Amino acid sequence: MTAPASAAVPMALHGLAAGSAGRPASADWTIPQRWSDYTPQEHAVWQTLYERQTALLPGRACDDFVAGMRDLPIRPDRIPHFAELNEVLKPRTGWEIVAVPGLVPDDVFFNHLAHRRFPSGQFIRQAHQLDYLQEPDVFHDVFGHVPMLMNPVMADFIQAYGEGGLRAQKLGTLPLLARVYWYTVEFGLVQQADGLRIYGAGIASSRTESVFCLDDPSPHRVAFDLMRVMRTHYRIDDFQEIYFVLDHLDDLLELARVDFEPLYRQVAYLTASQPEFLPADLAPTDRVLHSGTGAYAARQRQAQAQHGR
Ligand code: HBI
Ligand code: FE
Repeated sequence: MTAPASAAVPMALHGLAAGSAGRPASADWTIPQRWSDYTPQEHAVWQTLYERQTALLPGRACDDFVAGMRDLPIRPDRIPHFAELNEVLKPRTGWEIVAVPGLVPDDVFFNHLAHRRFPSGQFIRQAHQLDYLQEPDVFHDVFGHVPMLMNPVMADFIQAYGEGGLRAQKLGTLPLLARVYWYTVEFGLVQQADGLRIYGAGIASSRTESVFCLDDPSPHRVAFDLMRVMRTHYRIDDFQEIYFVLDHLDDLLELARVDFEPLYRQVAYLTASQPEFLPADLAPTDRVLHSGTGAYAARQRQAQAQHGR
């Protein structure tokens, strides 16, 4: 989610990434959270992550994120107990958190979302992975996603994404839908009366990207446009080179009701004659809020060339 760290210490893998060892006995991939098994070191990692994000997010996270965080029993000093979160979350929006080992297969993931169950990684990253890990852990999933699940609009949108994901799998169009999720739920920005704000969980749970996405001149910031987003590649290995900005969080309400089938056909039609957009591209139709310099991505490319990669 942020700049790659060196891999001097071997990574522990979880869920899908761990192969057959990561697959639990249950068909839906859920496991008990086993909260009392977390070690003091694991709670300490949570505290470090919690404290530095909490210091950064005022004036950066959107009001709905801040309100969700305020109302949830999420404490600085310990990994949250899912049962306690659910006591607040479930009456609010009908969502509940379930524990999973890590990444789960797409169909399993969508099935949970379609039933308003949010799968959260049970594990927490190790102390040497504070800034970067590829798998969703309990900090990303709970700190990043759960505050926004307290918001009724986001609650409906993510359920609709789960239902849409199951349909898109059958249609073979999942990569197009996944871009919508990526550029909203994970890396979305929203225009607030007092300025640009974060609502995406991938940003809100990242110390470095929560600053970069708002303050750095490098990335583009462009008004959200559904067709445009579906035609845009994204990066999973570094900061985004483009962020899409909602005028209002309530725009997700409309997005939750969209019939994607005709849009998939439209995207396929366009892609037959025009290439899709790379993250660094601006489109002629874009409502550009900030035209990025691209300086960060250029520096990264240069550094990688020097390291012979
Ligand atoms: N599993 N636990 C978990 N969390 C995710 O965010 C996730 C997943 N499996 C599949 C997946 N995301 C994505 O590939 C889909 O959103 C497309
Ligand atoms: Fe996520």
